[in-house]
Amino acid sequence: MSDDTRTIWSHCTVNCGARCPLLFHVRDGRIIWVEGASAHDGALPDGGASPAASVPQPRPCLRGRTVRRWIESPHRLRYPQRRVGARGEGRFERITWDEALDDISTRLRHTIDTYGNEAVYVAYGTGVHATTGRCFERLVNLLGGHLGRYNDYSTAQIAAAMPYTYGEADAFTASPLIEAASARLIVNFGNSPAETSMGGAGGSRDFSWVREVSGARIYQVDYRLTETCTGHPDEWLPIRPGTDAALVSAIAHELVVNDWIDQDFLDAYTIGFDDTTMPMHLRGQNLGYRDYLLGTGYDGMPKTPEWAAPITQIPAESIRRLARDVGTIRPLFVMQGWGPQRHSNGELTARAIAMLPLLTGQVGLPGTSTGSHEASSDRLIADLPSGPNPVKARISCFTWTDAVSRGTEMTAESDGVRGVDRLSTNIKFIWSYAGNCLTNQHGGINMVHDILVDESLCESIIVTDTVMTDSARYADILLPDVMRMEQTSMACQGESEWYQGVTFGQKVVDAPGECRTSYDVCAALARRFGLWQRFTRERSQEEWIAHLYEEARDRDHGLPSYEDGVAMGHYSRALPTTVALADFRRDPAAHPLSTPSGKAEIFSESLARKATAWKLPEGEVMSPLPIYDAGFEGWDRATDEYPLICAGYHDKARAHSSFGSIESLKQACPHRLWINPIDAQPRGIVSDDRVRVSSRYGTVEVLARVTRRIIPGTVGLAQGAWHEADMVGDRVDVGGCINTLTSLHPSPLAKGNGVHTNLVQVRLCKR
Ligand SMILES: Nc1nc2c(c(=O)[nH]1)N[C@H]1C(S)=C(S)[C@@H](COP(=O)(O)OP(=O)(O)OC[C@H]3O[C@@H](n4cnc5c(=O)[nH]c(N)nc54)[C@H](O)[C@@H]3O)O[C@H]1N2
Ligand SMILES: Nc1nc2c(c(=O)[nH]1)N[C@H]1C(S)=C(S)[C@@H](COP(=O)(O)OP(=O)(O)OC[C@H]3O[C@@H](n4cnc5c(=O)[nH]c(N)nc54)[C@H](O)[C@@H]3O)O[C@H]1N2
Ligand code: SF4
Ligand SMILES: [Mo]
Repeated sequence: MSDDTRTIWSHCTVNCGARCPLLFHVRDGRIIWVEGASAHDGALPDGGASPAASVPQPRPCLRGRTVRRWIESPHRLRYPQRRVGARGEGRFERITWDEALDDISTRLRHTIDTYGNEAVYVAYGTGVHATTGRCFERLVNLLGGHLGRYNDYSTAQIAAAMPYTYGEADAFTASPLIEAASARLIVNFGNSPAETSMGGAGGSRDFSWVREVSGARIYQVDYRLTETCTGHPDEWLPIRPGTDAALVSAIAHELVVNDWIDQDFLDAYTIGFDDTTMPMHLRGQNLGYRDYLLGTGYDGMPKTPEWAAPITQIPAESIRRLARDVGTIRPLFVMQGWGPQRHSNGELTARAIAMLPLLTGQVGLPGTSTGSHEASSDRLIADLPSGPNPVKARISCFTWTDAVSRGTEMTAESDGVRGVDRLSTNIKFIWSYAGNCLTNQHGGINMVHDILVDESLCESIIVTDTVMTDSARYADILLPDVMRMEQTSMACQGESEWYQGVTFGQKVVDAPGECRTSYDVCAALARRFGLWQRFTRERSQEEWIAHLYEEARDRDHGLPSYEDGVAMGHYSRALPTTVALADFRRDPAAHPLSTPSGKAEIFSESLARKATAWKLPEGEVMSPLPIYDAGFEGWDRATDEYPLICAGYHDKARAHSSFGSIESLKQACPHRLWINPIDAQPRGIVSDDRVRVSSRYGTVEVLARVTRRIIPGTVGLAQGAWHEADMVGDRVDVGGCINTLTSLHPSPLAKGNGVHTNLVQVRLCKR
């Protein structure tokens, strides 16, 4: 390597969860190549405390290593642009920054003056995870605030459901993956760290390590044979998507009839398994979980393996075998990914999976977890503060299209509006930063298109991105961002391996054209509103980063000085493993859960009350018990027209739509519809045929991958492919974006996206 090559640390910023540090080799102002942390152990001080994660080595995956192709992409946005022609057509003209900022501030002022601050919405967008990743909220809060949002597209159903079991404060409580190393049995529902936690900083490393050292028996319950269980295919228990709660019910039935439940634990730590722990006024009515299982409950149906087999497509003998293991092998570590809950019945599924550790008393002990998603570690550095939002109203993020088209009809009880009983205005102004959630990542793209092109509804859409995305096509003003490698940028570890880290990213190369950082853009807008001083506190972005770091260091004396950190590039420390709810287990009176009863609530009275009070459309189910229901548009609604399930998943080629245009990644991991030979054969489909997938909502064209790695009756399509359709023509999406097929119908309790639930037909395109 020649001497004039410099190495500079920055980080991968996308939302795959890992946030790997990247080491850039730069010569003559150009990136020569990109590597990760492992080659530079000197830069990685060993925290040393954990038996598992001795030296964290957050190594980038194939995507992060291709980021140069994104930075240097000919598709980079270089100048501010203004829409010409109809909204959504994707035609723009170049304008100056002054014109763009004047236009935006006029629109913002007009929106606030005419409709009030509740008409301003900051769209969901996860493309930038960094200390100064979200600046607009800070600005608009100084201007009187904006319509808030709760939920995310990742965890809506589990986040809404788990508080009813474990309490608000413990909703996400779980042990880290490495704790599973002490387990003898691991049951993993819809969770594929090898795909969703790739890279050295992702949990895939922890999971591989667990598999190597624990010697535990592992069951992977998934509709696909994922990368996480390839090589160990005996671990795979194929299941029809959306039916995990039926599997759990049947396992639970076997635990009860074989006396494998931990009755002492249930009596002391839980509510509602049977009458002895039911709230007094609800006893004697067969409302408990035991009655539900044995067929003495509300539906009179015993949840035997024979009952569950045709629902789950898992043979009764396999369910019995799994139930015996769950009932007899200790310690038992149960976890779930977020795939099972991203369905129309996801709230029920999420709570149901948590029943296995509860019934067996495998909670709060070494080698156990809570049945929730594995834990992620706390971040060391706080983000740029947004300040308080004076607007109280909040919507579930998945319902923003409703808030655009019929916001003033939305109430707490019909649409899950929070903070107010009813919205006072529709959304009139959308700010979308580092997100592709207007269309590509949202759902029901064809319906969203119709809502967005109607300028009488949402009057202003501002999009900031680095490349021309499908969402960006709907912008009125389109702003080009500086990528994180083109500016000073700090990031902490993500939902990663069990460790903590900070990357002190420095500017690697210059941004092209007139790209401008979001911090500078928002500061310039603040100046137009006379708020520059309050917005910036007279700090540059670099000064904010150093300031936020120093604040963290005041709390945490183990952190290196800022200067040392910058010299190191990346600081990380291993964490010792922990056991979720260990205190509760040891002394439930001294450490009660944050549920109304202080115990784990198998039957939730507050959920029962909500189920009665809320107005639910036909076919939506909310239940105080973690029962099985197929959900709306579930598999039991399949018709001759739409006979197959089309479930989604997150795949290796992209982080959502990010990296979706990188040619080498497309070649390495081609975007293909997984289809079982049993479904492919009668349709005359072989691998690499082009097929049409149609739902009630739209049609995509994509290549087929005929494989036994998917359960029959279900096809699988990775989310995040770039939508590519003639929206004034046939609207057939030849990019194969699954959200062309999905609906806008939110789930009952969370009002979240149930986008993994779809019914479709698949046909061969003419050869
Ligand atoms: N059908 C279906 N839909 C889904 C999902 C699913 O499983 N199925 N998953 C959902 C989930 S879990 C999530 S989190 C969402 C994610 O949805 P999004 O948050 O929209 O994620 P991305 O598609 O990665 O979009 C991130 C955007 O940020 C841009 N970006 C990257 N770096 C920068 C930068 O430095 N500056 C700026 N300004 N922009 C940048 C990228 O170009 C990209 O357009 O998708 C959801 N949508
Ligand atoms: N490579 C990559 N990694 C990512 C992302 C990405 O886009 N690409 N996105 C990141 C983000 S923001 C998030 S939120 C997470 C998402 O993480 P998850 O939500 O956990 O990911 P999914 O792939 O949607 O689902 C996990 C597994 O569940 C399976 N599955 C789907 N439905 C069901 C079901 O009903 N039952 C069962 N048993 N299994 C089911 C899928 O086949 C998949 O293997 O991933 C993160 N990591
Ligand atoms: S694992 Fe995630 S953060 Fe790490 S390089 Fe890959 S895409 Fe980037
Ligand atoms: Mo997500």
